[in-house]
Amino acid sequence: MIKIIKNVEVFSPQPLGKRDVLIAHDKIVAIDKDIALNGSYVESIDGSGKLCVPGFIDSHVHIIGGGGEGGFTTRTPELLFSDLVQGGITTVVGCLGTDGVTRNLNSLYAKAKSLDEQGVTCYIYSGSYRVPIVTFTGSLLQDLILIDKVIGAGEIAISDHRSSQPTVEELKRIAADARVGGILSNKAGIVNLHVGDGPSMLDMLYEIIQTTEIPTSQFLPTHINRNRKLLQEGLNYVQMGGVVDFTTSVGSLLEEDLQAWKALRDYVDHGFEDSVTFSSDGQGSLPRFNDKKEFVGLDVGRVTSVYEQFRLAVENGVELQKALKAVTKNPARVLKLTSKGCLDEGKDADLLLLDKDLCINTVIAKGKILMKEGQLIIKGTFE
Ligand code: FWO
Ligand code: ZN
Repeated sequence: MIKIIKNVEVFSPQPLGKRDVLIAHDKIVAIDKDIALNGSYVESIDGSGKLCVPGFIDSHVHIIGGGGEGGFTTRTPELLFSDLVQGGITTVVGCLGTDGVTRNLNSLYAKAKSLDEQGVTCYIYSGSYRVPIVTFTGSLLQDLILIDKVIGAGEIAISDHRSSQPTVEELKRIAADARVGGILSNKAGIVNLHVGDGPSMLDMLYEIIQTTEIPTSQFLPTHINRNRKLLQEGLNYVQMGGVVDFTTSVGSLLEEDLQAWKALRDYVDHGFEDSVTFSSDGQGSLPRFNDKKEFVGLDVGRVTSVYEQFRLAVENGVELQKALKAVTKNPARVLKLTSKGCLDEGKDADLLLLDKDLCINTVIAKGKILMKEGQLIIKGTFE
């Protein structure tokens, strides 16, 4: 119940230097020099030669599977808990995608509960690609206010041949309900927008922001690194104060040079290190369509890609604490997960120990060790 990580280099994401980290139950109690505490009830972990960073947050995972764009045989499998641990992800948000008919919110909820019970923190979005959105209660407002795990709506598709072709009015109402539901339940009420390959890109989002009082902070547009034009357009959006999300699962759909780490480096070089988040699209399909919009194949997203792209960013010149923000502090702020995303007294004890070469050595979630010395300690029920 009481753990102390000794003599570890802490990045909260900000660099705090060599510190001891004291954990009691599921909270960080203190981060300080030379914390003297011993006794049989204290588990001491040697942090020397290692970095201690916040556990990663993945805001977009098809935890019960997704896909289907090539018919029933292309439905993708549900998430394995052990994949989250391997990728250092301690907080995850589950969503539905293209198929909101055979995938439903009740299953999404049950999977989120199972991931919680296995040791990580899992939230969900009401909705799927389509408008009108699927909800638990018939109302997004009520879902947000009455169902603790619901923190917003998503992934709602715009600018995509697979969307429901929503009107701006429909999207305004969803954003308004998400906002008021979030205010009344003290949650983000975030609207996770799936931005497709279509030429209208962020037009609908700009129109909502320009014609209502709803702020950019209500939205998290994702897949912004899916093509060069959209990546460029995203720079305009962050200049308005918005936050954009880059998909880290590369698959063969994304051109190689649009990997999330390159997009991050570009935005950081423009000074927007606080306006970018990474998410994996884990277990989602990464379908490929030809120019006649015919399905030609698909890959499956992987949650471990968040860590891989974070590491590539650092290896290619992005400062560690800036790359960390994209996978910890920024998503925590956008999703209003106030107990997550940074290492500080009173925060949830979600933290990773990385070797000097940034390999994940230890994963601790809600104070429980899930991986130690690179070995899974806690496995999922069936893995
Ligand atoms: C992206 C999830 C896409 C599902 O555009 O949106 O299809 O329902 O499982 N995936 N449709 C992948 C690109 C960003 C690479 C989804 C998928
Ligand atoms: Zn999507």
